Amino acid sequence: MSKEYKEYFAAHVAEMQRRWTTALDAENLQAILVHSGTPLISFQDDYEYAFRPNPHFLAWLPLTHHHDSALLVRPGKKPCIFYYQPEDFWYLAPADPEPWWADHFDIQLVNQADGWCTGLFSKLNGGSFGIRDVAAIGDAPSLAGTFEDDRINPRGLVNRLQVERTRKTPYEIACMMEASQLAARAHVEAESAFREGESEWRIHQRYLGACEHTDAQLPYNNIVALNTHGSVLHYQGRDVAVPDPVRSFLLDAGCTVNAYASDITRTYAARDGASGEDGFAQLVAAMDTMQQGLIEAVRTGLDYRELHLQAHREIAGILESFDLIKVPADDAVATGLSSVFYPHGLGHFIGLQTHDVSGLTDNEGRAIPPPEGHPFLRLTRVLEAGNVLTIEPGLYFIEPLLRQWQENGDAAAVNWDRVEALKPYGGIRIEDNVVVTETGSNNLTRQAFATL
Ligand SMILES: [Mn+2]
Repeated sequence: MSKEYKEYFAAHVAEMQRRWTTALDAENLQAILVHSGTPLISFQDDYEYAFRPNPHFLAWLPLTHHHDSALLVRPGKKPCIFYYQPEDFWYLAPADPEPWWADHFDIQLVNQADGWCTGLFSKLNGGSFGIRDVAAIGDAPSLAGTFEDDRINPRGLVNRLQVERTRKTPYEIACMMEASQLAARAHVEAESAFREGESEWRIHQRYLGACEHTDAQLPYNNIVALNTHGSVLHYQGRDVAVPDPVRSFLLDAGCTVNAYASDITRTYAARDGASGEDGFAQLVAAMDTMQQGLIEAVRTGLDYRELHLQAHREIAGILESFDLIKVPADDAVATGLSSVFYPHGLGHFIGLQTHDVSGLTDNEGRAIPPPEGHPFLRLTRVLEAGNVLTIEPGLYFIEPLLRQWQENGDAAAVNWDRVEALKPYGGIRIEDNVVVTETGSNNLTRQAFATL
C-alpha cells in the first residue's frame, strides 16, 4: 500500500528544518541544541533506569536508545549531530551511523559524554552569534552548566515545536503504520494464547515473542487482563495462575518503530459456555460496531470533545438496549450514570509519546478545557489533517464506581441483577489508531489487521 518509512525520510528532515526555522525566527533565536538525554542511575547503585530519549530529539533521528548525543539546528545549515560513541568495554557502544538517515546530517563523532559542548562552542566561534542566541531543549543536567535558565526549554519555543508535532509527516505515519502492523501480529498471537487457556504472564510472553520487543521497547506497559482484571483501567499484573472459568480477555498493547507508537486494545469473550448466556460476547460486538461508527465521524474540523460526548450517548444507548440501566440513554448521560460504566476519555494524540503532546491546548498554547464532568479527556482540540489519535470507547463493571452510585446516586436507575451477571467479565475497550485526512480518516489499526 505505502512506501517504506526510509523513502520518506529526506522529505521529513526538510520539513523539520522548515518548521524549526520558522519557530526560531518567531522566537528571535539563532539556533537550537537538542540533547538526547542522560541515563538516570538508581540511588547508591550502578543500575540504570530504562532510558528514553528526548522526543524532540527523536523527531529528527531514529536513535531510540542513544544517550548523551545532541543535535544542533540552525537556519540554512545541515543539522549537525554530536554523536556520542564512547570506547567502552562495559556496554555495547552505539553502532556507526546508518546512511539512510545519516546522509541528511553533518555528523561529528564524540567520545566523551560532554563532547557536544565542545562541539557546540566550536560552531559558535565560526558564526555570528553567541550562546545567548541558542535555546537548549532537553532534561540533561549538563545543560545547566552551559545555558542560562531562560534559554533551557523556553516555553514559547517548546510550545511551537509541540504544536508542529501534532501534524505528522508521511515518514511519521509510515513508522506508525509499521508499528500498527507489528502490534496487530502480536495481538493475533496473544488471542491464540488466550484461546489455548494460557495465563496472563504466558500471553504477555507470547505477545513479546511475536513482535520481537523487549518490555523496555514497548511504548507503554501492556495491559493483559483476564476476567475482572479488565475493569482495572491500567491493570499492571501478570498472573501466572489461570482463573477458572476464563470468561474474557482485554489486551491493551502496542509496539514501536523508530520510537513511534501504536496503541491497540481488543476485548474477547471466551467461547466456552457462560459468556454467550450472559450476553458478554454480544456486548463486545455492539461496542465494536459503535466504535467503528465514531471513527466514521473523524475528519478535519471536528471538535474532539463533541465526539467524546457522542460516545457517551451511544454507550448509554447500549446500556439501555442490553437492559443494564432502567432509564433512557439521555438521562444516563445527564445524571453522570454513563460515566460509572465509561469513566475515561475517548482517546488521545499518539506519536513519539503514547499520550502525545498538545492534546489539551490550541495552536497558540492556550488551554482548551475538557467538557464539564469529563475531567479525564486528554484531547480537546479541533482536528486537523495529519493528526493521529486513538478512538477507544469502553464499557466496564468497576466495583468501586458501581458501589458509589448505589450509595449516592439513583440506585433504581440500574438493573443490578444484570450488572451482577456481567461483573465477572470485567470490561470492554476497543481501540484503534486513526490518521485525520482532509476528507475523513485512515484507520491504521484496521488496515494492519486486514493485511496480516
Ligand atoms: Mn490509548
